[in-house]
Amino acid sequence: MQTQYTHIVLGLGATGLSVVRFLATKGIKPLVMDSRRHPPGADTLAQEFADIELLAGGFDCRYLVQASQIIISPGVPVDTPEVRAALDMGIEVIGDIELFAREIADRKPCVVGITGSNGKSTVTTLVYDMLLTAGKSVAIGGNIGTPALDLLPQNADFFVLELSSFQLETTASLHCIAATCLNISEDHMDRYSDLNSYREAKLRLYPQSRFVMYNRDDELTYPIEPMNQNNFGLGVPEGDAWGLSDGKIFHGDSEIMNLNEVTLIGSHNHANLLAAMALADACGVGKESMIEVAKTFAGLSHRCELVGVKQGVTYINDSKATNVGATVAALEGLNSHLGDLYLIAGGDGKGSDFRPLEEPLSNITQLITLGRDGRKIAKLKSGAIEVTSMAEAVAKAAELASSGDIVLLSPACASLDMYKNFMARGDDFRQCVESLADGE
Ligand code: UMA
Ligand code: ADP
Repeated sequence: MQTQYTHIVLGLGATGLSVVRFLATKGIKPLVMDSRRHPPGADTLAQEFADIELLAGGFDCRYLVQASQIIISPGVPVDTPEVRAALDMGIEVIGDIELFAREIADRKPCVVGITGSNGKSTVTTLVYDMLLTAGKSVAIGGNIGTPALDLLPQNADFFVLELSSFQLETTASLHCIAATCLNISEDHMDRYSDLNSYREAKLRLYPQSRFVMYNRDDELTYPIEPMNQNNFGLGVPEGDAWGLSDGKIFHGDSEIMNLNEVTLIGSHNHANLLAAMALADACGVGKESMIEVAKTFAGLSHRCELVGVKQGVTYINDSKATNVGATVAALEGLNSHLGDLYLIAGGDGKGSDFRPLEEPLSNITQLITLGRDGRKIAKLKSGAIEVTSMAEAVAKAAELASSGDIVLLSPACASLDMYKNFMARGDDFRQCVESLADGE
């Protein structure tokens, strides 16, 4: 006779493992399923929980329809037919963030929630650093790396969580002390029918949050219903909002600091800093701690990161630009640079519309494309060169560029058609750059 399981964990990556660990603390033994034949967490599961059953290579409906709760990983679409069938039968399907939210429901709000199409990891890290500098006990996780449930044992006063649209789709009761949706531009269009349904998933973060910070330069981030809200943006702030005036950061009328003391480069990063300050302020962080972080934080790896100067040519790794909006921001951010700009782009486009790249591409000197959807991008600029590897792309750029120019890797695409992840792609770029001759 088939064993009955009350709890089923769908997906055995980082999230699935964290859910199994969490359920074990409650004395619950779930069944784990993964559609992959060799899920990445299989070895760890066997080591940590020899008695937990794993079904790999597909989702078995017979078990799903008998469960009382299915905990789904963000990489598994809720629209998967087997999951839909369970939902249609009234079985609860939730994500790891919902489990986390329920676990901390009795505490006063202690989560800072950060979503948006771009800038999440940068803002999440900035807020974390500001809270730490202010002497708070704080944990960081979610989409940025450590699954939220794995943070619980840290018993921190604050949890700073980066949240993806996939995670928010299956979350209903997360009460944040402060939350933001930084911006909305096309991403993951292979999982959403249109931009609006992607936006709706992101804005699910707002309604239960004590303070909501929206981006006044991006209407798609505005709350649909009025709530306890404030905003940040690059222009002069009105009322109590956060913004810029005369090259300085302001919170309402109060001057925070001069922009020329900020280490991060590019106007998109100035918006990120404003958002982080607004969120930290809502958690009671004083202006001194914010200023200290703003002066020292130079940005995360693979996000507009300087990886070398060879023969006077500057090489910048923006491999984390996995969607069109991020590449547009990088090109606009470097627009004021005096030399020529060479862009290496392409990869897995995730069903995106590349047309927003057309205008910023008109300002660059040469486009070099690679990867599965490289050709689609190449069509947006005459004279684009198509190559088949990163080594070829870097060699071509080095051959054409001269001293004072910039070569930027900012793919506007995911990396999974050629690499394990965006880090591996950025590392490959860096190695190709390092192997170029130094010259004089
Ligand atoms: N998959 C299957 N079958 C399964 C389960 C997963 O094919 O049964 C595939 C998915 O389609 C996906 C991959 O496996 O391509 C990983 O999915 P997962 O749900 O197992 O991922 P985890 O290892 O649990 O990692 C997830 C986040 N991954 C995704 O949302 C795809 C990680 O974000 C996050 O750091 C981690 O949880 C901890 O919270 C990564 C990511 O790429 C960085 N996120 C997307 C993004 O930022 O654009 C949303
Ligand atoms: P996320 O976690 O949302 O992917 P990251 O901070 O890792 O965000 O940055 C991802 C990419 O987006 C990088 O290429 C970075 O240069 C770009 N980026 C960062 N902040 C912004 C922003 N506010 N608007 C547009 N692009 C941004």
